[in-house]
Amino acid sequence: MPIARPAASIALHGFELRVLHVPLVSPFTTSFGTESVREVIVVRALTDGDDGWGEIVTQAEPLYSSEYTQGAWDVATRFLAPALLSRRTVAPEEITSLLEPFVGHRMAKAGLELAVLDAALRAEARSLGEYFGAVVDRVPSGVSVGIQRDPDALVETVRGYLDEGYVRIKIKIKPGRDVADTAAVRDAFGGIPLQVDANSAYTLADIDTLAELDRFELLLIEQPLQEDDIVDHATLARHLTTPVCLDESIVSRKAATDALALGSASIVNIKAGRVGGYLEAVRIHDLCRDAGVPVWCGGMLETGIGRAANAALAALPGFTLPGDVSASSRFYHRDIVTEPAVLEDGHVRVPTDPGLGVEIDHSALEEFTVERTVVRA
Ligand code: NPG
Repeated sequence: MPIARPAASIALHGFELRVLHVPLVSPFTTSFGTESVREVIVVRALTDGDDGWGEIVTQAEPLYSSEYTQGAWDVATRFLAPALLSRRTVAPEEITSLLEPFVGHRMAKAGLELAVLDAALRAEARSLGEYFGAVVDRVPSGVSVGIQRDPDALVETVRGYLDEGYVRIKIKIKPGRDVADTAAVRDAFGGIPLQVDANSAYTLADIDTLAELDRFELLLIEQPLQEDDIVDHATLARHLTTPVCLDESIVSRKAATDALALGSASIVNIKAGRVGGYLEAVRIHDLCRDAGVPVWCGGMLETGIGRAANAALAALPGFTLPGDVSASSRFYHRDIVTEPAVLEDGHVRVPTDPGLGVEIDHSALEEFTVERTVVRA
């Protein structure tokens, strides 16, 4: 279902970029490290009309992917923003091809695209959900639970999220913190919708350990092997009854096509940042829907900007599994939008106001800004 009605071009005057340090409510631990502050880049597209907002979801260090904040800042300010500003007007649908000459740097591209998309849709008084083709007005909310001190602590943390109403639990695993952690959650909570995420922490040598997880009847195992282990993932998938889902490996529609052709995954996590933008994310959704492959919306600890966009994306019909689209309070005491996403009966609302459908809390934005620049046309 491609975008039914493209957005019109807008005149861009510049881009403001800010690095923010937003404190997390509690440290978030994955197989690659622990974060207590979310470092993120907020992008503001300066236009004749309403400005547009986007977010570059890189982390401070290149541990999840090769991208990281200062690298994204450099490429966005020196190459990507100037390329877009060299045009008198830009339409959101042109951005992928305008930025294509610059290899990689997908999260940086996605942040700029979202800012332009927001501005263009605000100018037309259309919401992002309507533009994408949303078919629901709220999306089921899953929560991603970091690695805890021990399995008992994990059970208590999961209990808190279930009490809040989250409809699906994802736990992070790594070698040595996999079977016992998963068993503890299964034993405590029975048949809840449960999945695990390894963030590339295993190799094919771990196949027996990973096969032990089959008895827990998980929804899926996410990214057990390295980003470029497409063939090994296919081998692993043949040995497991747990469905293999890819995250880090799916960097584009092309990568998704190849992974499905090889049998490397039977479920796909879609993150706009990882694939270079929301429009590429919609293209991957369309591909998977046509192939009958379920998708779900991943998260990158987004602020209220990316969180609103993720809710709109997750409202497309192929998103048949609950995503990591949780309430803002899962990560933040204070968000940078005036009405942060809340959990209502296990769901998050798809915003309906123009563009992203959220407004920036400028005092919060100032409070968290540690670096700021403006790139002008
Ligand atoms: O709900 O936003 C969220 C977090 C979901 O676990 C989550 N994200 O590997 O999917 C991941 C992980 C992540 C977060 C990866 C930040 C990289 C950076």
